Amino acid sequence: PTRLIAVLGDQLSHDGAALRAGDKARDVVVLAEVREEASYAPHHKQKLALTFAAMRRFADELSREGWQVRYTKLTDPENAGSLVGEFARRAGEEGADEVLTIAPGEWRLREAFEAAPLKIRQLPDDRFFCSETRFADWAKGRKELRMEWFYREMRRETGLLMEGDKPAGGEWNYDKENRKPAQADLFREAAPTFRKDALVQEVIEMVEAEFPDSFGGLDQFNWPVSRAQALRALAHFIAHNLVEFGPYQDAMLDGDPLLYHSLLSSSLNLGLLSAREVCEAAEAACRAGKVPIQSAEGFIRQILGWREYVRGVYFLEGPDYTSRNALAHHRDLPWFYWSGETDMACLRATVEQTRDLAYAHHIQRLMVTGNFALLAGVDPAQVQEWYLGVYIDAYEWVEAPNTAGMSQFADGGVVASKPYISSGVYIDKMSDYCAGCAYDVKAKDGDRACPFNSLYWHFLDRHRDRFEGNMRMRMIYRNWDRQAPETRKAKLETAEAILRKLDAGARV
Ligand code: FAD
Ligand code: DLZ
Ligand code: SF4
Repeated sequence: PTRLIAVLGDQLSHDGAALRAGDKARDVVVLAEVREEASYAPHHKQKLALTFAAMRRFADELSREGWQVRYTKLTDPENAGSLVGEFARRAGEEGADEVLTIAPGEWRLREAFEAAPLKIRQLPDDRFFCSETRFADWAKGRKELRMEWFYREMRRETGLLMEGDKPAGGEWNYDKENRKPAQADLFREAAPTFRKDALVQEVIEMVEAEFPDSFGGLDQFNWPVSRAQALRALAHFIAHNLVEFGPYQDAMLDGDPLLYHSLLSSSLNLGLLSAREVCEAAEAACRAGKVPIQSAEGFIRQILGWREYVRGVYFLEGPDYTSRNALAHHRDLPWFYWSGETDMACLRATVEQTRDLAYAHHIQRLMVTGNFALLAGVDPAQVQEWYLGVYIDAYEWVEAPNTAGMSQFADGGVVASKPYISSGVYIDKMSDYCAGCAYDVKAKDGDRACPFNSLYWHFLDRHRDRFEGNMRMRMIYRNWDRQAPETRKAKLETAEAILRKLDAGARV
């Protein structure tokens, strides 16, 4: 009998496990744009447009390869509205008795597929270097999980940037040579632009019509929607930006939202590019002497290390991971995360570029929006909802461990050994935001003091019981204790005043 091969919106890989297991002669491929997927998170308009455009393009490619494809558009009158509903409808039409698919990157859908009234076989997603079982084996018996150890094992296992059993260049990690603040560079190569053909144009119009109130603008939509475009983005990054990626990966510049970042996360997460080919391209450029080892290693670590590691953690920890709240934070997410209406220049710039581009790079996500939410004690579920919605690359398997774990410490230290917090000093060092800010980054208390400065101590003070025993935080508490009582009091009062303003919905 016929089987359905279901391809979800982030499974657009020609060599995905379900297509590999399929048979062009008897199986039918199903892709469906459905309301349920469009609304489980407050998706940015560009993310909706990218998903639908890439799905449509992929369906065309499969047809050309000789597959029987049944494609449901969002506005088709017979659309059942959910993935399971669409599978059931198509199974009825085709007389199919089984659905083959790649296991989704989210517990929500895995559970829905298991509970479905028809047989849905979920094949392991082998587009990653490290399978879920491999990760579980690695994690077994370890008191704590640390990315660096996992990463070294992955380097050995893949041979990427290895010379025999030694890391290329002698070091596993070159971060100490990185972390430079950036200067505006008028000669930096602009990002490649992708033509909006009729298909993309039509999807953009549909998103504007169907989701007029969703967050974000579509004017600057410029994401690869096909493998061919994604390959062009990869080639552009390797040729122009990888060279400086390492040194400037933590830098932030007002007026330069992209810097030397690759902008490849959406293509990777949709399946348009494989993690292996991206890492191999970076390695080849390094071996050819075109890029220095600290850039190639820093870049490969993000993909071979962090990306694989967070996915491993997400599936290891189980469906309750996203509801953890180790620090018992319950404040509502400030409205300016959506509106950008804040006097804090760093937050305003990050939110505005997020609105316009559906993109912010890692340090903006971690040390600006993430840092502020953590210091202010925002409910991590609301923080996760925001990150899952607003970024072009957001899927729960990668978003949740980064947000709940790395950024909000809501998992109590599974992903991060200590909270990623900083005062304004760090932002001032790594960016040029403070020069144009209404607040004074040098002031520690009072109305004009940078809010990060007082909230930082407020966070440490209110979570003292949990963190003062942490070896890596002892010096910080010693510093706090050495400050005069009046100084500490002034900082805590300043922080309290900011928190009161947040709670009252007043402008901060
Ligand atoms: P580059 O800086 O060029 O990095 C290269 C690649 O490395 C990325 O494309 C990405 O695939 C990978 N990578 C880098 N850092 C990470 C990381 N921490 N975890 C996983 N992969 C990584 N990334 C997502 O793909 N989806 C998300 O939903 C997401 N949410 C995040 C939420 C928070 C709070 C934080 C702090 C980080 C989040 N990240 C997420 C990780 C990271 O910020 C993005 O992958 C990166 O900014 C994407 O831009 P880029 O492609 O230009 O990355
Ligand atoms: C993100 C997304 C959106 C917006 N829409 C669809 C859709 O209509 N149909 C579909 O198959 N997939 C969509 N996706 C991607 C899924 O949400 C994604 O597969 C799951 O979150 C698992 O990672
Ligand atoms: Fe951000 Fe503080 Fe600098 Fe203003 S002064 S840009 S709030 S770090």
